[in-house]
Amino acid sequence: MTKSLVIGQTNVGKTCFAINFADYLGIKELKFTIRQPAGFLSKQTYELQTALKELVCPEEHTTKEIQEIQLKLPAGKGYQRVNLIDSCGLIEGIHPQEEIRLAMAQTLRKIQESNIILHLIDLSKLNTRRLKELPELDLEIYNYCKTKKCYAILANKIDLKIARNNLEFLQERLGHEIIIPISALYQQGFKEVKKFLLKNL
Ligand SMILES: Nc1nc2c(ncn2[C@@H]2O[C@H](COP(=O)(O)OP(=O)(O)OP(=O)(O)O)[C@@H](O)[C@H]2O)c(=O)[nH]1
Ligand SMILES: [Mg+2]
Repeated sequence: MTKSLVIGQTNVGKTCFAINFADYLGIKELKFTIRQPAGFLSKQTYELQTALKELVCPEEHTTKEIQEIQLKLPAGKGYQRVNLIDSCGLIEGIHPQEEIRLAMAQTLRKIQESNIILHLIDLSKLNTRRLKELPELDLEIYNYCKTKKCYAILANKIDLKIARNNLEFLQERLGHEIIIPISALYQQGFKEVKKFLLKNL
C-alpha cells in the first residue's frame, strides 16, 4: 500500500492534520497502528474528539513514535487506499533526551520507506525569524525530498492572520506549485491535499 509520511518540525500540526484529514474522509473511528522507536507495535482506537484531545497539544514533542492510519480516498466508483503516517517532529541540532533522539531517527528512516512526503510548515512561525529566512531544517527536507520523492509542502495554520502574510514569502522562496495552504485545525485546503494524493497513488 502507498505510504504517505507526514513530516516536519515539532508542533507544526502534523497530528492535528492526520486526525482531521481522516475525519474529512469520513472515518468515524480512528484505528492507529503505533510503532515505537524500539520496534514494539500496538493498536489503539480513538473517537475523533478523544484523539484530538489526547494526541494534539501545544507542547513540543507530543508525538514520540510513528502513528499510522489507513485511509480510503474516494476515486471513481471505488477507493484508493493510503497509509497516512504521523511522525515525531524534527528539530535542528541534537535533542538532550535520548527518547526524542531515537524517535527522530525513526522519522528519518520513514522518509526512505515512504512513497509520498507531506511536509508541514507552520506559516505563523516564519516571521519570528529576523531575516524572514526559512529554517535550515525545512530547507534540508525540501532539498532532499523534492528530487527523490513525491512531495508537497502543506503550509499550515493559514487560519491565522500572521500566517496568511507569510504564505506569499514561502511561495516566492520555494515555488507556488509545490505548496498547498491548509488549516489542519479547521480542515481548510483538504480538498487540494486529497487531489494531490489521488494524483500520486
Ligand atoms: N491555529 C491553528 N493551530 C493549529 C493548526 N494545526 C495545529 N494547530 C495547533 O498547533 C499545536 C500543535 O499541534 P500538533 O498537531 O500537536 O502538532 P505536531 O506537529 O503533531 O506536534 P509534535 O507531535 O509535538 O511534534 C496544537 O495546539 C494545535 O491545536 C492550525 O491549522 N491552525
Ligand atoms: Mg504530533
